Amino acid sequence: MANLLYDALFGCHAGQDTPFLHLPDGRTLSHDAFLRMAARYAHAMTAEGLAPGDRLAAQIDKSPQALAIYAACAQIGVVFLPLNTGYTTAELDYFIGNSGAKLVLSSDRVSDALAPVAAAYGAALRTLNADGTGSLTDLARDLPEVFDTVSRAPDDLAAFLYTSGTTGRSKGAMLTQANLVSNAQTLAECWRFTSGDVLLHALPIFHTHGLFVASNVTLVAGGSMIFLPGFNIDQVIAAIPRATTMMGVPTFYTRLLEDDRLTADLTAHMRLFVSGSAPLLAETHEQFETRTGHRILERYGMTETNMNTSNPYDGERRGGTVGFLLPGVELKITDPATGDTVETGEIGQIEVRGPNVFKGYWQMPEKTAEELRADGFFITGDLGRIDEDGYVTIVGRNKDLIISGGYNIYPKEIELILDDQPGVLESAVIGVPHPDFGEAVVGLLVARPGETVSTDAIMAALGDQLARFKQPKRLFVVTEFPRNTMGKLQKNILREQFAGTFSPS
Ligand code: MCA
Ligand code: AMP
Repeated sequence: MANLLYDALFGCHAGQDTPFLHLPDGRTLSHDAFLRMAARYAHAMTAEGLAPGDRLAAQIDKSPQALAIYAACAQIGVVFLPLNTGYTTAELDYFIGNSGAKLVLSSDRVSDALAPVAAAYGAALRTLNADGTGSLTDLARDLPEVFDTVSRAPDDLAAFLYTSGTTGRSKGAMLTQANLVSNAQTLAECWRFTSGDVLLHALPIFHTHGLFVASNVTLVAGGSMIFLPGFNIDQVIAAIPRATTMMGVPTFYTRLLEDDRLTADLTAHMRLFVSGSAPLLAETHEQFETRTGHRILERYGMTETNMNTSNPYDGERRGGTVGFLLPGVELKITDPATGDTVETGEIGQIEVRGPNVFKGYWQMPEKTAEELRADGFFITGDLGRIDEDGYVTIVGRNKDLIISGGYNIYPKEIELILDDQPGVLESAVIGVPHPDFGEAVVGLLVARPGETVSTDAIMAALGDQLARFKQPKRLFVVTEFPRNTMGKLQKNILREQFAGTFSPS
């Protein structure tokens, strides 16, 4: 009887009274206490009728209990589907319906709004709040603290993570147990994680970075985490002297650099800072080293692949690059038109293959076939090159994607909604430089002839339909869009025109 994910991340710590989660209120939860809590949830979820292979959709705030739901899913063989807490009911409707989730978990705050959605798809609805209370916790409270782990094959699904697409329709990336475990073990080894490590965890746990990189790496190594609800600069600064490592999106590092309390003394106890999810400016890399003496280690990954490349632990961490291929990962740079590998140093699309690469998109065989080649190479949509020393540099994207504060936003999804607004003839959504989020969303609108467009009314209308982080920070009405001779909208020209929108004047 084996269950790779549960055994490698959780089961291996059974009975260990070692620290696992350091909480903001000063309490520390041991590995063993965490596992006993997870077992109670595993019983509660089984009592709710969940069986191996079923999906559990969870839009829950970050807490030890939320992480225990992930462990419980692994233990009972249920596919975990974590959802951004910013998603609106309209967005959740799609994820719940598409995934066929049997159980939906939300906070009490939104459960009334979500109840009709869950009911429409025949899913049960239970709650779990940021403080660990809720109807699922009530159900779990008196249940046994030991659960017989369900046997699973390494190729069985562990999680679905929805990633938006260039068509505006989100796709459920199916990740197997082996995908997650192989990557976590590789990263723990490359980044030298041990049971003595204390990771400063300020990322959300509904995306790859905070869950499958930060948490999984700590779990396979048997270390502990200072588990903060989010990125609050005062909490982070206060926690740094107790930590040995931190993982973050570039916004974490630019926000730290803006704070005078970030010094070499403050970070003297740290051994590693990792950045990913969005490009880290070479300038941020240099400023961070000047201020603290630490060279940030940048790595590159995707929801569909987990991590693919990393700068070295020893050796030169080259700013502006995402480092070398991780052991076991193959990467080639190809010509987007022909699929042929280009010469070393030339720019092309990045394709990857390895034990980390997902199984495909849930119930979307055509989409899967478009992006995942029959030989196992996944076409990432990123453009890059490899230099003679083996460093990979990402130079751009072959997909229309905005990355804002580490969150991916696909313009098409927003354009479809903007196009439907009163008076709008057509819309274009672009990403422009932003001092805090790296890129920010700007929406451009062309009015129907003779009609006027109210940007205020449109902003208000977006509130119900789009998570806050996806909503344009600014909307502008323009007379027409630049087009090439084929009539294709030229977003590059719009990006240039609006590049200064958020520059400090
Ligand atoms: C918050 N807002 C945002 C964002 N976050 N707007 C655009 N982009 C964002 N990322 C909105 C808020 O709703 C608010 O709107 C206003 O911006 C200011 O919010 P603020 O309080 O400053 O934000 P925050 O709560 O401090 O959050 C910023 C953050 C957060 C800490 C950078 O976005 C974050 O934790 N990002 C990490 C995302 C992540 O984990 N990505 C990994 C994906 P208003 O005031 O108007 O209401 S995994 C991935 O990409 C791959 C696999 C990989 O390689 O890792
Ligand atoms: P996601 O769809 O959330 O998994 O985001 C994956 C995308 O984030 C990749 O395809 C890249 O475009 C981008 N990304 C992740 N890490 C980096 C990085 N270190 N530098 C530049 N882009 C990155």
